[in-house]
Amino acid sequence: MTIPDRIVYCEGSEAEKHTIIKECLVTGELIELNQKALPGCYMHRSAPHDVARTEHLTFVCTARKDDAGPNNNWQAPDAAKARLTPLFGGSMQGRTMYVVPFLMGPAGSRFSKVGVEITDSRYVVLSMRIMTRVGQAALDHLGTSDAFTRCLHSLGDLSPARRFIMHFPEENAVWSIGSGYGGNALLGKKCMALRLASWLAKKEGWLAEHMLILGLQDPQGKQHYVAGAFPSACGKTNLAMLMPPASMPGWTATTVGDDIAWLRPGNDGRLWALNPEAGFFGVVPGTSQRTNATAFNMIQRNTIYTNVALRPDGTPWWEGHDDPAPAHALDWQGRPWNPSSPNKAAHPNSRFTTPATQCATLSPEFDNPEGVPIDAILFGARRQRRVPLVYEAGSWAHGTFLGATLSSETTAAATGKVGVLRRDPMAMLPFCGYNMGDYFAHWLEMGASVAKPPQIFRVNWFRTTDDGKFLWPGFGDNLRVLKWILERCEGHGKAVPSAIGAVPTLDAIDRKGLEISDDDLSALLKVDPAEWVEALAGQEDFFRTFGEHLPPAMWDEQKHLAHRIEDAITPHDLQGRDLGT
Ligand code: OXD
Ligand code: MN
Repeated sequence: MTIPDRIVYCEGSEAEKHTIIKECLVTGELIELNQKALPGCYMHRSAPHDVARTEHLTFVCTARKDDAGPNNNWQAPDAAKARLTPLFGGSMQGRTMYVVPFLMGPAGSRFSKVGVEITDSRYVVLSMRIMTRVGQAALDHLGTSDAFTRCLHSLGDLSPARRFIMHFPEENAVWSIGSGYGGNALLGKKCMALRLASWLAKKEGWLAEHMLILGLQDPQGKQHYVAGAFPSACGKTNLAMLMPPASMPGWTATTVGDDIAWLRPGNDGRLWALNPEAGFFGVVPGTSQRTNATAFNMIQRNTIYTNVALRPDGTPWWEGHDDPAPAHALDWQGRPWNPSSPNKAAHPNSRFTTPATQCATLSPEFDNPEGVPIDAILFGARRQRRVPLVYEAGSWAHGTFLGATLSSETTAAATGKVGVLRRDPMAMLPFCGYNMGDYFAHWLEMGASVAKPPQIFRVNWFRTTDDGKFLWPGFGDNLRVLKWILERCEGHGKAVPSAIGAVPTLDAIDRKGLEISDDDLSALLKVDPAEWVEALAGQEDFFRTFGEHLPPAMWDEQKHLAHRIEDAITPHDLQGRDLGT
C-alpha cells in the first residue's frame, strides 16, 4: 500500500542505531548536540504544527459506536480504512520503511505484549528503541503466536488536514498518519499500551492505566509502592523521581514508571503493577537540578531532545533550566532568539526521550516480570481551587468515583487552549479505548476481584491563594503527603471525616523542616461544602452522558456525596438564624 523504496527490518542492534543516526544527521531529522557535554544526545525539530497529541484527530473504530462511547471520536472500521487507504497509498514512495518489532513489558512476563510498528520516520524508530524493547526480545516473546498489535505509521505530508490516529481494537491494530509527535507516532505508547491495552484489559481482567509507579522505603526499612494517575504534564515524571527532602532522613524513593501502569490481580489478593515502557518521554521545560535532579542528570547522555532551544555551544536550553537565559540562541524552530524575544525559546511541550536505565533512582524491580504490589492509588490533577491537598476514599467504590469525577486544568501536552477546566476521569479521557461507562464498571469489578485492593486517595499539589500563588511547595515535599497516605494504609495516620472523604488533621502532615504556616496548611486542607455544591451538578451532567453504561454504583456514590454535602451545609446555613421560635 505505502510503496516504500526500501525496507529495513530492525533488529535493535547498536550498529543499526548508528546507521540510522548517521542518516538522520544527513537529512536534518537530527541535529548533533555538543558530544563532549552530552554524549549520544541529539535534537529533533518537529514541524511547527506537529508538537502535541491531537485528540480531535484520534479515533476508536469499533463495529458499534456505543462500544467506543461518548469519550471517543468514532468511525466504523470500514469507513475509517476507506478514508485512510488513499492517504497511505504511496505515502512511503522515496522513503525507507522500517519494520520495528517491539515488546511492551519485561521479557518473560505474563503481562508483556508484542507489537510491530511499520514506519517511515527514522525519528520514530530511534525513539521506539528508547521507549520499548525493540528486536529479538519481542520476537522471542512472540514465538509462533500471531498475537501482536499491528501498528502502521507514516508521516504522510505532516498536514493536520490529513492527520488521523485510528485504533481498531477488534483487530488489535492502529493506523496513524500525518504526525511524527510521540503520542501520535510512537504507537507502542498511548495507542497500544493505553487505548488498545485498556480494551484487552477489560476482556482479560486487568487494568491499563495512565499512572506512574513509585517505590517508597520508609525509615523502618519497609517497602511500599504507590501508583498515581495524573493528566499529561501534571508532574508524573517529577513524582516518579521524587527526591526525599533532607529533613526526612531514612526515606528512599525509587522509580518504576512515570506514565503507564498495567495492573493485575496477584495470587496474594493484591493488585500488582508494572511499567510496560523502557524509557521516559518527559516534558523538558521546568526540568532542572533544582526541581528534578534525577531527571536532569539522566538526560545528559543518549537522549533525544525535541523542540528545545539550542545555545551557541551546541547544548540545549529551555525555560526553567538552571542556567539563566542565554544572550543568544536558536529557538525550537531554529530562529534566532534572545531574552527580549516575545516567544518562548523552547516549546512548552518540548520533550526528552531517554532510556529508563539511565535513571539513578530506577527501582531494582523495574524488570521484575511480576511487577510490584500496590499499596495506594492516587488520583491527582491541576486544581487551583476547591480540591484539598489530599483526601481519602472510604471504599474502592468511592475511590472509583473519585477517579471518575477527576477534572483538571488543561496543559500543552495536547493541542487546544491551556488552563481550561475539563473532565479527565482517571486521567484517561484521551486514552480509554472503549466506553468509559463500561470502564468504570470494570474498575468496580477489579476492586471486587482482589481481597486486598489498594486504598484510594485524591491529591492536589496545585491549590493556590486568591492571588494565584501555590500554597504547597510540591516536588520532594510531596513525600509528606505520601507519608500520611502510607500511614493510613497501615491503619493509623490521623484524619477527620469531611463531606468528600477523610482529610488529614493539621498535625498529621509531617512538617519538620518545612516552613508552612498553620493558616496555609488549613487553607490547603480546607473542604468548603458550599463550593462542592457546584461540582455536584457538573458530575451529574457528565455521568448522564454515559446513559445505561454508567454503573448504578457510581450514581449511588454521587447521591451519597450530595447527602453528605447537604448535611455539612445545613447547620452552617442555620447559624445566625433565629431558631428560638
Ligand atoms: C504523554 C502524554 O506524552 O500524556 O505522556 O501526553
Ligand atoms: Mn502521559
